[in-house]
Amino acid sequence: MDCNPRSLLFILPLLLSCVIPAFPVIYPPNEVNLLDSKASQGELGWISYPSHGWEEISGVDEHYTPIRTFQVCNVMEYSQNNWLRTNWIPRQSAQKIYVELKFTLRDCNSIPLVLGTCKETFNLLYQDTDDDQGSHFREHLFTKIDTIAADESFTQMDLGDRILKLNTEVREVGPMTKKGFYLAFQDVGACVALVSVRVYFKKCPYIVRNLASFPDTIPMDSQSLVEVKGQCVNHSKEEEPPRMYCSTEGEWLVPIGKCLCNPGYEERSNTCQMCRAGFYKSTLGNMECSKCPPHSVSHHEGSLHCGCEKNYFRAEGDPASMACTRPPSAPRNVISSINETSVILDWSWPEDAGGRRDVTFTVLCKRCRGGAANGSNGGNLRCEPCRSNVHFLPRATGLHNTTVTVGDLLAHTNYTFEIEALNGVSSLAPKMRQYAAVTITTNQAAPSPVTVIRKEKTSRNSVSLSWQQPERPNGIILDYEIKYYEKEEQETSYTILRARGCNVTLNGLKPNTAYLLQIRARTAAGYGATSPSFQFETSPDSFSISSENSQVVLIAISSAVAIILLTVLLYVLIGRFCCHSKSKHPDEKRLHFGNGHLRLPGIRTYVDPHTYEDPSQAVHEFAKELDASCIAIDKVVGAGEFGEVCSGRLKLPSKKEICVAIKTLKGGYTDKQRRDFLAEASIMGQFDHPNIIRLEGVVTRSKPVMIVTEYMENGSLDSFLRKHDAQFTGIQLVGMLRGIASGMKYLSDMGYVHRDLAARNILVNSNLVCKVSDFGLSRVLEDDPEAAYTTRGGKIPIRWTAPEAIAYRKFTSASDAWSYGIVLWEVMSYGERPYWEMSNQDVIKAVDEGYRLPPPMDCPATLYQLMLDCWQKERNNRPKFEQIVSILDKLIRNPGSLKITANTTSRPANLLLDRSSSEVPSMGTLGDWMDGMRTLPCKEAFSGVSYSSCDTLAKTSTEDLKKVGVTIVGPQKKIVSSLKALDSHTKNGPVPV
Ligand code: ACK
Repeated sequence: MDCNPRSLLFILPLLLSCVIPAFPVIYPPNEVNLLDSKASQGELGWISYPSHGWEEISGVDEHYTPIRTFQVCNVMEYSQNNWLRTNWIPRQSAQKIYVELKFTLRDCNSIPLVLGTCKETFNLLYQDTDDDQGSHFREHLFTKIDTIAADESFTQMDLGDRILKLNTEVREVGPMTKKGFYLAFQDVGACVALVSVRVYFKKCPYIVRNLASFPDTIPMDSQSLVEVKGQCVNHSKEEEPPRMYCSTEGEWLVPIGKCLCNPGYEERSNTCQMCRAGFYKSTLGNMECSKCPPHSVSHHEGSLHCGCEKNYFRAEGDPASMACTRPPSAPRNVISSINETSVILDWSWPEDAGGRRDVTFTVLCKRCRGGAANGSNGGNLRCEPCRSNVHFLPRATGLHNTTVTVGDLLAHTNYTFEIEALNGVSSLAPKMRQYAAVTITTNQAAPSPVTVIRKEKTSRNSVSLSWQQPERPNGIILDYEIKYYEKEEQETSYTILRARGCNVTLNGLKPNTAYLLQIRARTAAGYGATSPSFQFETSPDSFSISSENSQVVLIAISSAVAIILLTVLLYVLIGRFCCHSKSKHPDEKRLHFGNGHLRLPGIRTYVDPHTYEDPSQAVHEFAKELDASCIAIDKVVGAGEFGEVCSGRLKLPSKKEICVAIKTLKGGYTDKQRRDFLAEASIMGQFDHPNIIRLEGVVTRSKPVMIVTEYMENGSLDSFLRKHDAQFTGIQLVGMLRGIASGMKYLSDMGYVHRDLAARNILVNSNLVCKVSDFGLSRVLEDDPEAAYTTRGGKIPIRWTAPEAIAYRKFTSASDAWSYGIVLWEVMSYGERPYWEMSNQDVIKAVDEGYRLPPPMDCPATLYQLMLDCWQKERNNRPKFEQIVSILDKLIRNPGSLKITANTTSRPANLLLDRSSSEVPSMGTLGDWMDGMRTLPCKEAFSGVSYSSCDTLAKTSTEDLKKVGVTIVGPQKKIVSSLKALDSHTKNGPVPV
């Protein structure tokens, strides 16, 4: 055994490679070394006192890198006091320093014969000085830091096994106040090898946090934190001043505030970098740069926004993130519906809104002269802006809806309306703006109502009245219609007179009776609105006029006698004259109203051509004879009862060529057939209204005999609607219905009863204007394939005809109103056949029992109500056409009201409704529903099917319905959908049958 303790340590350098890392050690970034013994390549040059105490030993590690160690092992001798002092270590700015010691220590127990003298600790001390004192060493100037003991000491056996038990101890020293210091290691009799000494202090290292840089910061010695202000990195700005705290442990704590990258820059690895080409960033912030929105580009780095591609724009206020947009394309499908001097314009949304949602419409009105109008775009029109009093409803600019009503236009004037769709960028691209134009010609405006009526004279049986001409006559007033009735009788019986001037005397009145009177003026455009009711009373029996002045009474009586005598004389004379003349002038005819009252002589009321003995006289009175050479027939478009219907062109001298429809009378006709054929022209020729088919003339002097009318591009309404199922807006449908009602109002004002009003007898032009056609008397019905013989003889289109007209041929304007209700139903159901395939007999029976057609799918409630009103059994309760026009006008002015639909989902859409019950029958039970089935063609069919719950019914398919005899497709579909609706209505449980 080797008893020299010093030799126990010799082995140490050989083992160092085991304990000292082979590669340079990387210290934590927040530790700054002031001394590292391992880093020293040469002698450390520390002072050892006394000189035989601590001994510097050189060794190499496994890389042959030299390292320096100190060791002492004077364990055999008493009173050891061996000092080892480092060189002077400048403190730099450290306040608190750390000393890390790595050492090995021999276990005293493992050394024989050293008991009592051997120690297992050594002391660590320091001296704070401002300068290097060289080799001058004084023990008492050192302050002890700590006694260092080994956690693990090694024994002889460890050495044999080459196990080295290296201890690491770290001690803090501070606050240091002088410029530098020495460290010293005092050995008092231990066997220790100091393998390495590292002296360091801690700092908070440079860092970039929240885009702010924080410099290296030396912590305070005390517990307090150092507050450090950050500096925003390049291309960024402070959002809130950035700050952090440096802890004594050299850690950054509590970041506050931050910096944000400038516009055009984005955050990338703690820096603000320019946006790449094709990207942009318009705001301050740490979001990424965004890709250029559609139709925009950025060619350079660091773009704040992307520029628009050619022909694309950005409106003021458009965010940079929004795509560049362009003006919208022109509105489409402009439809004009002319009513006297106003026009409803309706159009479709532009195909391309330019990529924006802020599309509005502007309507520009121009008054045009020259060229053609009425739907065509006219040739050489010279246009000027419309007068400022033309008014637009709701307005001319900034329209959000696709319809506008233009009123107060001049009568018989050409106007062009330019409808432009605008959006937020239209003003930036004036050259790209597009508009749709429509040119129209207004009709004559009806006169405004008479507002001032005066009573001039009153007697027992008569009254003289005068009035002021309407404020706006809108043409030459042809005459006034004076309607009066006893106040108590409430219009159930009334009398109508016509007067050319502004006064009238009403005779034959009851004494001491109150009367109500209304006046309306008539021009070529038709009647104006009626005046408000004016009340007057006749004198009592005992009363005579102007009792104060008997002279006046006398004059009055003698004048009256004279007038009576004169009247009698005239009457006799006229009576004689009339007896001699079989043909009567229309103005001289007396016409019956529907309610049996006499229509007194008037101007241009409808005249029945059959009252003419010679029908050709009637036709030439009302229709222009055309020269056949002016007519070119293009093609056959249909077949009428008397011959083919063709389309062609009419070119009259010094007039523009126009498209016409030509009805021909086929060869081999009888006299009666010719008469009946031309009767239609005689009737049509009396009418002049935008919603009545216009007669251009007749050809009677050569063959074939022809009736030439205006050409209606879209043909008859029923087939037109079927062709365009569900393609129109509510307002367009109401516009068509309004036209038909307006035409019918004109006919009823003329005293003409149509008798065969049905969608198939309405024609539609290219502007969607509907015109009533197919005029005649008994012939009309002969001609109509829908007409059926009734029990009383005569053919009647049962489904369209009012019950009283079917039952006892009571055809009136009120029965026309019934038919109008059916047309309304046909329009709203896009040409569906009324009552589907029910037989005529079933229809008559069902209607008689009070059942009515149900609302068509999606039918606005107001329109369905109007239908029901037209189908009132009591004909006097049906609306007059004037009222129908006004109801539809209101709907057009307030299109929102069309959105409320008559609810069809809560009941079967194919069933007739019982008018005597509530408006909308409830569908509470399956039994109710089955009751409702009774007027269907399949009414008995269901009795053969067993059904126990809604569930089974809801699963009914069209195939099932076919099996039970419902073979018609319309009802099939509707029954199936109704059963489904019923199912959802009652799906909370089985329904009693
Ligand atoms: O539905 P449509 O094409 O329109 O078929 C019928 C056919 O003739 C037999 O009446 C068409 N028709 C009748 N009058 C005119 C007209 N004035 N303009 C265009 N088509 C017409 C109708």
